Amino acid sequence: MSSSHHPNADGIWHHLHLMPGALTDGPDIDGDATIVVSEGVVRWIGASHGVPPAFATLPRHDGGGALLTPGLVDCHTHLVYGGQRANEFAMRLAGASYEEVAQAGGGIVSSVRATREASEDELFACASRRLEPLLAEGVCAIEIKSGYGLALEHERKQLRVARRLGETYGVTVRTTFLGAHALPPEYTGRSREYIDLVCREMLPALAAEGLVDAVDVFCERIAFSLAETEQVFQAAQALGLPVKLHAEQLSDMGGAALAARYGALSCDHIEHLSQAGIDAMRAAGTVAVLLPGAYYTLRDTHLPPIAALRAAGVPMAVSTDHNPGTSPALSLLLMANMACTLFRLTVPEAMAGITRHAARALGLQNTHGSLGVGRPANFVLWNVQDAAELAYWFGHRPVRTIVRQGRITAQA
Ligand code: DI6
Ligand code: FE
Repeated sequence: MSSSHHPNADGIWHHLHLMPGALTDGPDIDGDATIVVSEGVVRWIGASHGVPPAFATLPRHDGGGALLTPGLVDCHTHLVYGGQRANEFAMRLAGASYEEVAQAGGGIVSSVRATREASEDELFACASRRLEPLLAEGVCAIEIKSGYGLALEHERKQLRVARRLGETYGVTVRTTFLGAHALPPEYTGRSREYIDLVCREMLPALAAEGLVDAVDVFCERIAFSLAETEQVFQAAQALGLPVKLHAEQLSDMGGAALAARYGALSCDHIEHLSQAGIDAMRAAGTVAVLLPGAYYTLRDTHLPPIAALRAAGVPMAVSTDHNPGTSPALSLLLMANMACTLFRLTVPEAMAGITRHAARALGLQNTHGSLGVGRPANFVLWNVQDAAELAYWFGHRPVRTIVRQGRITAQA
């Protein structure tokens, strides 16, 4: 499965149909399109009749009229954890709410137990089985959070597994430290001491080991307060690390406005986001990450303020939020479908949500999420006639070819 086993993608990929809005900049290409790759980098992209003669010696790949999109980006996942929580699914079916399950000792804390018990190799093995279907759908960059260890050695274990997944599979992984995800059982009633530990010991140690690309907090009634969130943001800022936030998922805590003050890359969930939060995000250039899988699983009915985000021009990303409690989702295309059907995104919005804006939510906008000369070759050819089909079908994977990090990792 190591990426070096895959053939390199150098060549002239022609007879393609470019998804509108897929280029980093410049107008869309109508008609037959070509993308040229050499040494793993995009060298040229344009109308097929204009391919520069300098590339004539490269091998040619006939795209068969396939749709060409950037590689997909899943910008919010909790992919590395032990166990699973199908039992809670059953509890909720019997009428319990997510908050009630958490208060009954289930929820995040039960995944913490299973994660602490698992070895690094065991976590790698089970996370691999979840990463593979995402990659098979064209994901070329993915964010992976810690937050099920909640103690230095176990958070380290999760983040090390995330890094190892990136190296083994040849996929861009951005790690996010989410030590402030839940209060570990041994700190019950001592939230302040735990946050001190997160800020003074866990985060600095893990950052020094190169394991942290960004810092996140679960800011919610059932998790951490606004003041605790700010304390974590200050610790991140002191280390020069960007922040993001699980904000206003179950209630309006004012988390988005706080995150925006810290220049957050993204605010995620945001079902209960206020207009003041939207304005602050807009001013800070913070991405709104929509997570329809969690909304669906929790049978939430409080829609995120899509029309107001759209009107304000806040970029909207869409992600799986893969996690064992509220979004056991392993298809980013299904999330695009749900973002359209449940949240009323347009198809171009949903597609930008799983490419361009998702890359931006990770600070990867200069390398991922759109197609441009000089970028690493990450793109997907799809057996569909119209880009709308990517959000239209569900339970379908119309992949023809995936080029990830300059290698052909799937070919139908
Ligand atoms: N919000 C979520 O939806 C997940 N974490 C978070 O901060 C849920 C995590 C879980 O239930 O395990
Ligand atoms: Fe999450």
